[in-house]
Amino acid sequence: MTDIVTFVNYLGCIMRNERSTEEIALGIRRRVFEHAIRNNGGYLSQACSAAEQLAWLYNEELDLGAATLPMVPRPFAGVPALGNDAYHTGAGYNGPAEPEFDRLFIAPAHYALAAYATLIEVGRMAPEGLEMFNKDGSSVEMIGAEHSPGMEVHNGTLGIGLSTAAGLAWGRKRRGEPGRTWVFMSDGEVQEGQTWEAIAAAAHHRIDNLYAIMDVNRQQCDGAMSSVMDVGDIKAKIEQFGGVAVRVDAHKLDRIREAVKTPHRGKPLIILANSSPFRGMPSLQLRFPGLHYVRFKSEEERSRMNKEIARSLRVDPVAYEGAH
Ligand SMILES: Cc1ncc(C[n+]2csc(CCOP(=O)(O)OP(=O)(O)O)c2C)c(N)n1
Ligand SMILES: [Mg+2]
Repeated sequence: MTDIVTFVNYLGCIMRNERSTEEIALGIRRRVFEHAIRNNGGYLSQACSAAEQLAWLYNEELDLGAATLPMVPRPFAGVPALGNDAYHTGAGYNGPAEPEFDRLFIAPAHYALAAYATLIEVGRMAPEGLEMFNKDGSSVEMIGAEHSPGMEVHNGTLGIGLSTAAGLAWGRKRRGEPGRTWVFMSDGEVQEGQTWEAIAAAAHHRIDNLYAIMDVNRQQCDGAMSSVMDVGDIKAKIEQFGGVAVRVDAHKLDRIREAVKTPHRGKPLIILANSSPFRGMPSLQLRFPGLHYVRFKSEEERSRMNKEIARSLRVDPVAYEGAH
């Protein structure tokens, strides 16, 4: 069994860069759309805004090594405790924690659905993994936890991801490890003070093996960022706190590819990916800025969105129970 798992994971590893990042991004949107229609709702808009960022990280930028956990995720194995030998985090889906490899933290845990779809698209998790989503006893949590595929810490408490990664990056730098530490984060996290403390600390300690890409979709759970608590010019603020920030169009991969080359000696690099939370699914625009969690208000809306979004994504409408 272990041999089969290793072999399948090896295949997963060599899939990196075999499909274009654009194709993978489309695949992420299609999977998350299908899931949201079947379940009458979900974290759908995060796939619209972040698909290119996640696809780019896994398919191009990160050097991760083959996954070390089975393609079909194991059930939840309990919390870390003395005697619980079955306990493991979900980080193995991002490859082994070896000095030469990069590490990735998915900071906003509600992006889990988009992150799982990415793992499937890049061959690190089987599609069956998504069928276990949010089921009792499953490790494939709706709000990604430390045991969920691709996750290493819980991160449901927004704003802790960058600090966690900064600490790890600092340790790795002191040990002389060549691998980088990356964070995928959301703009809602800049409303948390801890994000700013992390940047200041990283600058003070010259933690320049720390990288982040932030999905700046201008929304959070209660609506538009500007109406909940305006955060002003994120780039200027990051620079004031000692980091290096580059703004890009989140849906133009070449801009992201260029941005990561920005010199940032002695400072963390944060790519601000300006995105649209209805990219690829224009019908969702009607509901902006109430797109944080999309639950269809009626069968009529669900059915209409199913047809309209399917057309935008060039797939057939999802056949779900009770569809008409
Ligand atoms: C420390 C903390 N405070 C508040 C929350 C509640 N919360 C859950 S999601 C969210 C909005 C986050 O914004 P963002 O990630 O930008 O949302 P999106 O763009 O996906 O709508 C908030 C405040 C939380 N999870 N953690
Ligand atoms: Mg946001």
